[in-house]
Amino acid sequence: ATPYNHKEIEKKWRHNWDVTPINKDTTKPKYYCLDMFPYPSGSGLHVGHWRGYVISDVWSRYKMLHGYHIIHPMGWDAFGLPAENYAIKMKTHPAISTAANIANIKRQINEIASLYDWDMEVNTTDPKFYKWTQWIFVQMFKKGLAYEKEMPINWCPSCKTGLANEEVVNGCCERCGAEVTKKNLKQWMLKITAYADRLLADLDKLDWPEKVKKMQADWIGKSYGAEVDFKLENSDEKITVYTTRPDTLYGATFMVLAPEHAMAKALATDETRADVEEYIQMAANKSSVDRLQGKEKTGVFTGSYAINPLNGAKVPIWLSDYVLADYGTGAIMCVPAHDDRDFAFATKFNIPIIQVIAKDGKEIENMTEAYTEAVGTMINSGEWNGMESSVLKKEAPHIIEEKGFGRATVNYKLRDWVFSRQRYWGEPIPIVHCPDCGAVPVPEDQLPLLLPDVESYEPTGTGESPLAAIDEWVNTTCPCCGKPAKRETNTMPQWAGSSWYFLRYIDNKNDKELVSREKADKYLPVDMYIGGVEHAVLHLLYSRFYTKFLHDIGVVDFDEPFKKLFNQGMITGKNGIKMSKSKGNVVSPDDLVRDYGCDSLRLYEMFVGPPELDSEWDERGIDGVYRFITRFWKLAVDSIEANVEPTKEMIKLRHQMVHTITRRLEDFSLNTVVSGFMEFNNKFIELAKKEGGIDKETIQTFVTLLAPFAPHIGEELWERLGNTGSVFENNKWPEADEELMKDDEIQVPVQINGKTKVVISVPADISKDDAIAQGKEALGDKLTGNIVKEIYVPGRIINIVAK
Ligand code: ANZ
Ligand code: ZN
Repeated sequence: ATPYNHKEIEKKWRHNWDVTPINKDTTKPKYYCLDMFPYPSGSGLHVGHWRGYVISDVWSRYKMLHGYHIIHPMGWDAFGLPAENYAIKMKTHPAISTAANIANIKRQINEIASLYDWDMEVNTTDPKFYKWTQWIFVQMFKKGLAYEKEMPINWCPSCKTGLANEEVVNGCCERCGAEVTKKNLKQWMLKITAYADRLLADLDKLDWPEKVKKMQADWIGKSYGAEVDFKLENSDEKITVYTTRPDTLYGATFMVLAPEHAMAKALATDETRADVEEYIQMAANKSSVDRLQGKEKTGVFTGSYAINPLNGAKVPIWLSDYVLADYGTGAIMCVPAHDDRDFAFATKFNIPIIQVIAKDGKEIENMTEAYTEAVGTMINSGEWNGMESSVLKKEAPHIIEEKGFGRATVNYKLRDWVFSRQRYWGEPIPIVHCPDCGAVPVPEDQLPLLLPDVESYEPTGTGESPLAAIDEWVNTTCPCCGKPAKRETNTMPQWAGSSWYFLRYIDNKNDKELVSREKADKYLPVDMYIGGVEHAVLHLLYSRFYTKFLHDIGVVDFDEPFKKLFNQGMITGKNGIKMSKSKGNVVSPDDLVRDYGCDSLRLYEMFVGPPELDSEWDERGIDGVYRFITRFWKLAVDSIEANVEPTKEMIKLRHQMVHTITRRLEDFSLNTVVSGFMEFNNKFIELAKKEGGIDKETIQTFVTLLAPFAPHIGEELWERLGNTGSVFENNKWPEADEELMKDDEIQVPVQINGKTKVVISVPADISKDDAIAQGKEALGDKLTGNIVKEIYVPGRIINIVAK
C-alpha cells in the first residue's frame, strides 16, 4: 500500500480546496464560529496562537458535518501601541508596518488549513471600516451616551496616555505594567453605566464559562444598601455615607472621608488644619498601587464631629485614603466591630469598638478581629436588639427612609468608560469644538474622518495627542454654524474597533450601512466565540455594551453578541513559561508543518492538554501523534484494498467509537478525543490482524470522525474509499446505535472446587479480574473457607478453589 506522505496529500487538497471551495452553500442553516481576531504583531505566530485557531476550525468542521453553513471569518485588530511604537523607532508609517505584518501572519494562518473565508476579512484601521466605528460614536453622542468631562483619570506615564478603569490591573497599566497615576484631563466618556443593569441581568442568557460571567458580574459590582445622612455637630450641613450594612448603624463609632472629598478641607479646625492639608497633599501624590495595597492604614482626624442620626452619638470624622473618592458618596460610616478595614483603622488610632451583632447571642470580651458576617442577633442596638442581622440588613434601608435620614440605594462599581487616548494610531474622534455651538459631531456624510499623516508619532505627554500639532487639520469650520472651530485631537482606545467587528464581517463591503438588517438577521449573532481568557472583562464587556446599543437603535435585533464562549488556555514553553520572543522560547509552526505536516500539528495542538488549561509544549509529543497517523493510514489503505465483510466485533467497536468521540467532542474535551482515536486505532489494528482488515464502512466512519482534526487525511481517504466531493459536505457526522454498541453477553458457569454453583451472564471480552470478581459476587455466602486459587478459562468457566 502507498505509505503516508503528508507533503503530497496536503499539497493536493490545498489545491483542490482552492479550485473547488467548500462551505459555499448559503441555503443551509448558518453556524457562526468566531475567533478573537489577532493584533498583527511583527513577530508572527507561534504554536500557542495556533491552538485557538485549530480549536475553532475543528469545531467549525464538526458543525459542517451536521449540515451547517459555517461563518468563519478572520480579520485584524490593527490600531494600537506596538505599531505606533515601531513607527516612532523606525519612522515608518504604522499603516506600512501593519500591512507587512498582516501579509506574513495571513500566510502563517493559511498554513493551519482553516475554513476562513477571506472575502469577509476586516481590518480596523481601514477607513472603510473605521468610518463605522466613528459612526457608532456619533450615534452614541446623539443619544447622550458620549459626553465630555474633566476629571482625574488613570494616566500611564510610560504609554503617555489616559486609560479606562478596565485597563488598570492592580494599579498598573494593563499593557506595559507601569504604575498608573492620576491626571486631570478633559475626556470623552461613554456612558456604559446606563447599561449596567442589563449587562448584569443578561449574563443569565449566556452559555459562557461561569468564571467569566462571575468576573463580569463582579466588575459591574451591583450592591444594595442605603445612603445615610449624618448632620455635623454645631452646623446644619450634613455628610452622606453609603453603606451596604445599615443594620450596623448603632456600631458606627467614627466616619471616614476620602481625602478628595469636597468637604475634607472645610472640616479642619485651627488645630488640625496643617495636618489635614498635609495629609490631603500626600494622598494626592500616592500612586493607586500604594493606595490599594498599602497594608498600614494611614489617616488624620479632622477635628470635627458628626451625629449618628439613629442614637445621637457624636462620631469623630477622619480622612483616610482607604476610602475611594469615586465610589458611593466618598464617605463612609465606620463600624470597626464588623468591618476588617475599619477594625484595623480603629485599632491603630484607638477608636472605640462597639459590637452590635452577636453570633451566638453573647458579646465578645476583647475582639481581636472584626466579625463580618450578617448572621446573628442584634445587640447594643436600642429598639433593634434581638433582631436577626440578615433580616435587619434588608429592612434597615426602608426604616431609615421612613425616619427621614436616608434612603435605600443601589450602587455599581462599574464606571463610565474613559474613551480618549492621547496617541496617534487610533480612530480620530469625529467631533468639532465650536466656540458657539460647543461639541458638534462631524456630519455622517463626511465620515470617515481620516487620520492625517503626522511628522512625529511621538506622544507629547502633555495630555494632547500628536494630532494637535497639525494646524491645518485641527483648524476647521463648525458643521453647525460655519464659524472657525477646532477638531478634537484625541483618538479612540484600541477597544473601539473590536467592540463591533464581528458584525461587519458578514457585510464588509457595504458602504451604506454598518451591516444590512437582512444579513444581520440571517447570519448573526455569533454562535460560538473562541479566544483567550484575558479578555474576560475588557473586550467582552465592551462588545456586549456596543451590541446592546446597536440593538436599541435598530441596527440589529439581538442584544447579546456571543451565545457561547470558549476560553482556551495558553501554550507555554518548558516549566510553564509564557512563550515570547524576549524569553527565546518561541516554537514556530513553520518547521513542524514541513516535517510532520499540518494534520499532525493540528492533532498535536489538541492532544497537548485540556483545551481550557495552560499546557506545556513538548517537542517530542508530536512524534507520537505522527506515529498514530501513519499507523491509521496504513490500516485504512490496507483495509480498503482487502475489502472484508464487517464482523459483529467491527460493528460494535465502530458504534462504541462514534459514541465515545461524539460525547468527548460535545464536552469540548478535545485532547481526549485524540487519545480516543489512538485507542480505537489500536483496537482496530489488533482486529485487522485477525480478520485480514477492517470493513470499509467502519474505516469510513473513523475517517469522518477524524476529518475535523486532520482535514487533508480526511479528504484523501474519503476519496480513496470511492466517494466524490468533500467529506465535509457529502458526508454526515455518524450516529451511534446504543444496541449495537453493547458487548456480547455470554453465559459462564461459576464453580467452587470444580462444582457449578451458579451461571452468570458477562460481556464476551470480560477481563480475568472482572470475571472472577463477578463470579465471587454471584456466589455470595456459598463461598466459605480460604481461597487458594482463582481460575478463569476465557468464555468457559470461572472456578474458585477454596479450603
Ligand atoms: C458600614 C459598614 C459596616 C460597611 C460593616 C461594611 C461592613 P460594596 O459591597 O463594595 O459596595 N464603602 C462605601 N463607600 C466606600 C468608598 N468610597 N471607599 C471605600 N469603602 C467604601 O461595599 C460597600 C461597603 O464598603 C460600605 O458598607 C462601606 O462600608 C464601604 F460592618 O458601611 B460599609
Ligand atoms: Zn458652531
